[in-house]
Amino acid sequence: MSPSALSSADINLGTNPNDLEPYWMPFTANRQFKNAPRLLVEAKDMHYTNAEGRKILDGTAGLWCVNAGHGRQPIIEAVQKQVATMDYAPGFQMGHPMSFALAARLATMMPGDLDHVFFTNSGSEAVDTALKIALAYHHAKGNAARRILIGRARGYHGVGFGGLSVGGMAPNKRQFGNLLGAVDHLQHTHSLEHNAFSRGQPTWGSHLADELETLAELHGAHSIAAVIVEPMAGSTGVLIPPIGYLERLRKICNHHGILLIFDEVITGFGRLGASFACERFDLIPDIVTCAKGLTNATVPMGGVIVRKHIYDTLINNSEEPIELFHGYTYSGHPLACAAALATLELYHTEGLFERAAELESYWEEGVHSLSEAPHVIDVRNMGLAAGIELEPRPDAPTARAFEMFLKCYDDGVLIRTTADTITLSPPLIIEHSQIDKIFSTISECLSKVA
Ligand code: PXG
Repeated sequence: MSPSALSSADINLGTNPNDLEPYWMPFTANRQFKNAPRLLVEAKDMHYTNAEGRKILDGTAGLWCVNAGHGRQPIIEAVQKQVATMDYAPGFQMGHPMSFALAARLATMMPGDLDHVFFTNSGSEAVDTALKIALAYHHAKGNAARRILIGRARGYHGVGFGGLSVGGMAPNKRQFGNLLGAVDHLQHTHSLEHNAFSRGQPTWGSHLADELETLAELHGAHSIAAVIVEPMAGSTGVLIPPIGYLERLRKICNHHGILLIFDEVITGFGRLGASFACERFDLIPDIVTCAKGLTNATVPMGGVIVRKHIYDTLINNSEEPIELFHGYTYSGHPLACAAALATLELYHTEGLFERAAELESYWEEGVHSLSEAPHVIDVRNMGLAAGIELEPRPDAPTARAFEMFLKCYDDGVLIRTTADTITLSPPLIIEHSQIDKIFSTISECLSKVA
């Protein structure tokens, strides 16, 4: 370590962020950040406190994950108690009661017979696990030729090789040539021409699901294992599914025996005013991935929830004692399970999913109050999520949105940006006055950026 390395006192105070070099930051402009760092040191309810002691209103629930707000006492206590009782238990050929209890609890939150759960440590692992389960399911049924995986343009499914391959965000793939081969993509559903300034679900675009028929014809329906989509695409800028689109995908998948995977890493746990998007849309996918809000982001955890027939097929048709050769050292980690059980209880006792549903119209008014603001070319919303798309500067795409991010941060509001879209996803405990503050701050900052 260099002599200028931080002492623990410095870190606690957050006053001397000198030696930032060794840490390789994820999805971050490292050089830029280390020249002008933004360090958060505390969080409670709707606010962060930064290293300079300023309060920042959290308009993004961290990274779409702190759905019950920060520093919630029941979750803190559950994790503290668990770490003192049993820090870790092996999950292979051994168990501990809480992972079973958590799976059972999650199953009760899911529609239909989505009733078996495999635990992972992140959304990326959940996605790769879901894709592997889909392939293993067809293999177990004697249909190993079904191996093509279909994603969608502008989809984000994490950063594992599986999720990257089915994902549709070009910059995420560019540096990593060797992706899965048997993959194809549907086109995305975003259209400024047809759907700009829609409130909730846009009316145009359900026919885009029919492209799955085209791909089934092209590859042969019997060679396609699964289709994976985010019911509402989050990271790519909040793309709301057109009315009827997801229903059409479900129908085509049924027709061809293709598994439908909803990646609900963002839409799970109340973001759309229901437990999961599949509940809101009244659809039953074959497999659902989740992460983020599962533990209110206190301890990393993801999950894959599958329908009964998938679990039964894999378990009953296996010739091996171990039915699925897959798992992680930390699958069902006791601390994560304790955090998740306390989190789900908190969502329930505080009625936070219902609260999100109740806030949706107030939120929608706030989002659409920006429709006439400078640079805005689209605003879109659903549940407690919103995308505000800005006109890119011709010579510098993404720069205007990033400037907005910096300005809002200086003015005490945390937003996210992806390319030239501002994305918002506050904790579900947000108050009206805080919704007002987010939109008035964005409005003021929009009038200041060139
Ligand atoms: N699927 C979806 C739909 C996601 O949104 C992942 C998988 C991967 O999860 P992990 O836990 O491996 O990161 C995600 C993650 C953003 C942002 O600002 C979004 C995510 C992560 C970080 C930032 O939009 N989504």
